[in-house]
Parts: sequence; structure tokens; C-alpha cells
Amino acid sequence: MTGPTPRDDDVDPEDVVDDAFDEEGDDLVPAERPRGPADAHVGRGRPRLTATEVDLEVVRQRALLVGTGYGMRTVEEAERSLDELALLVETAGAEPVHRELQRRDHPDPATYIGKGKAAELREVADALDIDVVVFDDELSPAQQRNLEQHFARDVVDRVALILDIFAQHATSQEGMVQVELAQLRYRLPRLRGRGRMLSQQGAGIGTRGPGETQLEVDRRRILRRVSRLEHELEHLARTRAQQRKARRRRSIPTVALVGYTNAGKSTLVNRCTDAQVLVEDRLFSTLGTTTRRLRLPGGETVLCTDTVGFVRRLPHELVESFRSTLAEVADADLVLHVVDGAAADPEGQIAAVHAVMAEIDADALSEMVVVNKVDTADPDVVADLLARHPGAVAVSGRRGDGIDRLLDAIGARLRALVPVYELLIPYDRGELMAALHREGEVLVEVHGEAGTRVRARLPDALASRVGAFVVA
Ligand SMILES: Nc1nc2c(ncn2[C@@H]2O[C@H](COP(=O)(O)OP(=O)(O)OP(=O)(O)O)[C@@H](O)[C@H]2O)c(=O)[nH]1
Ligand SMILES: [Mg+2]
Repeated sequence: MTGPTPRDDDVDPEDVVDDAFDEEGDDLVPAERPRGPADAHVGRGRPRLTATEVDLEVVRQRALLVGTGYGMRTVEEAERSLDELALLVETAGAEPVHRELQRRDHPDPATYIGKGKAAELREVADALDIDVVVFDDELSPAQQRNLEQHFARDVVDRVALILDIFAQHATSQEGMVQVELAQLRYRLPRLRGRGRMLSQQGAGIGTRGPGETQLEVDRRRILRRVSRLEHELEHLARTRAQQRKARRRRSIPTVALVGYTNAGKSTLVNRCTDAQVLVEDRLFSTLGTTTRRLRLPGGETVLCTDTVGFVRRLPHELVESFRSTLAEVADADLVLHVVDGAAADPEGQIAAVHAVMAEIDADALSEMVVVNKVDTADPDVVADLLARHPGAVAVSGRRGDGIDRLLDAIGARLRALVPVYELLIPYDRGELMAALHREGEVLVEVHGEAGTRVRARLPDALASRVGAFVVA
């Protein structure tokens, strides 16, 4: 790993001199190296190609996109979903060559799109020299198998595509374990029929018991690997939980940025702190988490966490595997929900994010909607979003509009979250008064006969320490 040495999370906040401060060693920014199309074959020691050779790394796979808009109400919604699928395909490194939207209320159990449509698309695939057929909907293992036979090509569904993107982009140790686990969980029920292929990749002599089929051997091997990865992840999750506990003890409020992928979360974190998180105009630039210290205009310090973006129908396997990363969100004091105001359907993206939040039990958190990209968004759309989401703030992470207002709003929201207590502190407990000033926010202080009457906002840890002096 390159880059600065990660600092111990347990350090006293006062000891941290600069504002930048990475909590997860393996999420250090330089580890996420910049990527680009030309990057695919750089640094692999690949010899120069001769004129007759073709570098398959450079020739992009040609993809045929198929959607049915199953479960969607309108054609527009189905079209948008296909647009997004095209972006996902590009992000995965393939080229969307042709798209086909076939409205269907009930998927065909054997082929999803039905025999007739499948035959028609086979011709299209042959004519356009297609390498891979990508379905926008989730296919059952049997459907996928049937379709692969029918097309005589790879058939991939949205879930597999997203898993593939995550696998390509994960750079942190935790991220890689999480993605592999999600892929194995996805593959397990799809093993049948592919069993032989998998086995040939690595089964050694003597691994097969008497009477045991290839499929059972594969299953067993994958299950073993799954349990190893789960174990590893548990260990990493424990470390993370300890870091969070330490943070709680220090009672530094945490703010987590969530939002649809490409909404501009990393841009905002970079703008508000001096973080240098990778920003790119593509889906899933960020897969780990980066936590930075942020000083608000009121002088308070908060920790600000940037993390992985969400997408419609994020595979359940991924949410499951990314639970420990997403726990950073579930544990935050305030969620900044970044919305791309220039997106085709911002409200749809908000709903998709809320669906994932509910899956990780983070839907009860205090949330502030941040409408981003006001520099390019339609002002009417922005006004609409602000009206629909009370307390929302409009900003441009790129240009800097509205950032001061955003920081003020964060401060106000966090202050409102901390309960106010009335206390009577005896004069001989000067150390408690000092703690109230240091760790809480003293609103009123009146010196009386029995001691000092204080009204103050106190974080939980401090409130329990001075609990004996609380009056009515
Ligand atoms: N016009 C405009 N573009 C922006 C703004 N903020 C971010 N962007 C662009 O939007 C793209 C995505 O930005 P990121 O900050 O990487 O988005 P993200 O939400 O972190 O995305 P993921 O990590 O992929 O989920 C980049 O091309 C940014 O330059 C903005 O205020 N205005
Ligand atoms: Mg990002």
C-alpha cells in the first residue's frame, strides 16, 4: 500500500493536527488508483502485440441489452432502467451495441422473454456479432442456463453485472472479501451445469470421494470458501465496530453521505474537507469508506463518512456482504442524502436509496436531503425537490454553491439532535463544569446558592456521567 500511514482511530481528537484523517487503513485514497480505459492493460507486463495478434483486453465485448420493464409502471421507467443498464455495461467494460425492450407482465418460466422473442434476438445477436446478452431483470438459474444454450453466448443478468463491476473496482481488503462473498453466494444456486467447468479450474487429484458427483465437490469447495470469507469479514467487522465505539466514547458526531451512485457524494466530501476521494463520471467510483474530520462554522467538529453509492435493485447478495461497510451509515447521527438534481428521475433515485437504507436498518435515521449539481439541474426540478423534502439544501459540489449553507444546516440539525438538560452543579465540582463546557454545549449558566444552574446540550456519554445532578 502506498500513501500516508493510517492513524489510530483511538487517538485523541486534539492530537490530530490536520483535518484529514483516515480511519480505515486499507481505504486510504491512493489505494484507489485512478482508472481509465487505457489502464486495463497497463502494468501487467504484457508483451507488445505483433500485427497478427489481438489484445482481448482492449477489444471490448459487444453487448445486447434486453429489458422487459417487469414490475415497472410506465414505458419511460423501463426505458430509464435500460439507460442505466447501458451505463452499467459500459462501467463493466463492455460496449452496449443494441437494446431491446419487450414489455411483458409475466416472465416466461423457461426463457424469460418467451420462445418467439428469444429466436428473434438470436438472429439479432448473430447479425451484430454480439458476445454477451445482458438482461435488465434477475434471471433464475434455469432461465439463465436455457438462454445461454439458446444464444450460444454468455448471458448475464443485472445482478451478475453489478457484482462484476464491484469485483473489478474493489481495492480495499474488506471490499474484495465482501465482493467475493457476494459472488459466491450468487453462484451457489447456479452451480448446476457449470459444475464441470468450475472443477476443471482447480480440483486436484484425490479430491473426489467415491460416488461423489462433480457438483457436490464444487458445492463443498464453495461452501468452505464462503465460510472462510465470512470468518474473515466478521473479524474486519469487529475492528470496525471497535473503531465506532471509540468514536462514540469521544462523542464526536458522525455524518454519513449516502445517495445514488454518481450523485456527487465524493465531490462533496472533497469540497467540504480536504479529502481527495476519487471522483469520476461513472457508476460505483467509491466502494470503500473514507472518514474525514470536518469543522463546522459553529466551531464543532464532526466526522464525515463517504461510502459506496446505491443503485436500483442493488443485489441482495451485495447488501448482505457489504453490511459491515454500510453499518457505518446505520450508526451515523445524521445522514446526508445526496441527490443528483440533474438526473432523469431524482425522486426514483431517492426511493431506491431509501429501499437499501431500509434493508440495512438505517431508515429511521435523521436524514437531510442535499440536492446536488444545481449548476446543471433544471431550476424547476430543484425547487420541486426542495419543496418535497423539508429541510433540504441545494448545492453544487463542483462549483461550491450553497456549501456554507449546507454546513450551517448540518450544525443546526446536529445540535437539535442532542438533548438539552437542566443541571445543578455544586461549587465543589469544578471538574464537572469544565467537562460540560468541553464536551457539551452550555446554553445558560446561573450561579445560585446551592451551586451553578446549567442548561446544556449533552451527548449521551456525558449525560450519564452527570446524571446525578440533573434537576427536573
Ligand atoms: N455538474 C456537476 N457535476 C458534478 C457535481 N458534483 C459532482 N459532479 C460530477 O458527478 C460525477 C460523479 O461524482 P462523484 O463525486 O464521483 O459521485 P459519487 O456519488 O461519489 O459516485 P460513486 O462513488 O460512483 O457512487 C463526477 O463526474 C463529478 O464531477 C456538481 O455539483 N455539478
Ligand atoms: Mg464516490
